[in-house]
Amino acid sequence: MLTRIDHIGIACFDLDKTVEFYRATYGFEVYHSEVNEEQGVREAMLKINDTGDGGASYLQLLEPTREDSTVAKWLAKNGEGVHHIAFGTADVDGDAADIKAKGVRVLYEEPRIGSMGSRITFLHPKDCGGVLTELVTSADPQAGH
Ligand code: MC0
Repeated sequence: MLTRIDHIGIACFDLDKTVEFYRATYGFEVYHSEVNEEQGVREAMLKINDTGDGGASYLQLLEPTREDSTVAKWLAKNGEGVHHIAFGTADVDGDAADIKAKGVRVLYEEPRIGSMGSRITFLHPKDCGGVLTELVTSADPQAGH
């Protein structure tokens, strides 16, 4: 069961500059940052609020680390902006299987590692009304993603 908006992924050319925009404009601070080599991104998670399921909701700012990454490709075509939305679940495997059975393409055979050690998969945007959609199970739901 999907129980929260885990994060909204925002693609940017310059992560430090974008972090500063969110800090100066809204007062959001970086909760966590990391490089995910497999996904080809450097990212900052800005925690917006805790949620009723023991998790949290974040803005995820994404800067590509290499030209052939999905985010670099998307930025070249669209410029900066909202890249994907992510729903939180306690059971990414089960929810991905249920959604696949409804005819939506699930992009990974097995969930991969996302930010803060979470397990993630993606649904094809062409099957989701043009919205790249991610499913996330936190590494430690009690700790909030
Ligand atoms: C591509 N398309 C999108 C899109 N990316 N539509 C909406 N939102 C997006 N973000 C559309 C294109 O415009 C194109 O439509 C069609 O999908 C095929 O795209 P493409 O440019 O030809 O690229 P593909 O097919 O090589 O790859 C698209 C695909 C890929 C969604 C399969 O981006 C992917 O595997 N994404 C999942 C991984 C990912 O995005 N990782 C970065 C975040 P037209 O109409 O032109 O045919 S990593 C992350 O978020 C982690 C760290 C975390 O949360 O923890």
